[in-house]
Amino acid sequence: MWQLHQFPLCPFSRKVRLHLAEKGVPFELWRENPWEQRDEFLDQNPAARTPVITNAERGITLVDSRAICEYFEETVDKNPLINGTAQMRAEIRRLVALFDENFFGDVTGPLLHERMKKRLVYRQSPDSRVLREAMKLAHEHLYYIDYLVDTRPWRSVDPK
Ligand SMILES: N[C@@H](CCC(=O)N[C@@H](CS)C(=O)NCC(=O)O)C(=O)O
Repeated sequence: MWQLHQFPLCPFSRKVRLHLAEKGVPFELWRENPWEQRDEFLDQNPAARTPVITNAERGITLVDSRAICEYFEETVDKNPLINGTAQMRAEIRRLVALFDENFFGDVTGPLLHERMKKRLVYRQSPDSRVLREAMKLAHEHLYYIDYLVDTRPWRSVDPK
């Protein structure tokens, strides 16, 4: 059985949960607070970041959401998520990178830091300027997502 060591609010952990569900891979959830840097967690990932997925029976430990998703993409045939021509697959990877890097850096990262980590770990109040800036950038990203939804052909795929 796969065990996903993850933090519920971590967007990279969420991406892996969704990917495994789409692929039909059974897994158990293990909650990890990465900032606690537990020794057992550091043994799995010296960078102390969620998510990490392990399979004790097979002696496998995988680290990093993109590496984990691509592993299951390559080893489980059901519901290919990085599919189509090489050009289409490059575009899928670009969009994943956009969310993992730009959206996380501009929006999710600062919101998690200000609203959750500062309160739980540092016992500090959030900085309202950082929150305002993150929300402003969230709107800019949402405009771009609207543009993609309006202009890309996958919009016209009939969901039924
Ligand atoms: N590139 C990594 C990023 C993982 C990451 O940054 N995870 C955050 C939580 S969302 C983390 O564990 N940060 C360490 C900390 O908060 O101490 C991935 O895709 O898995």
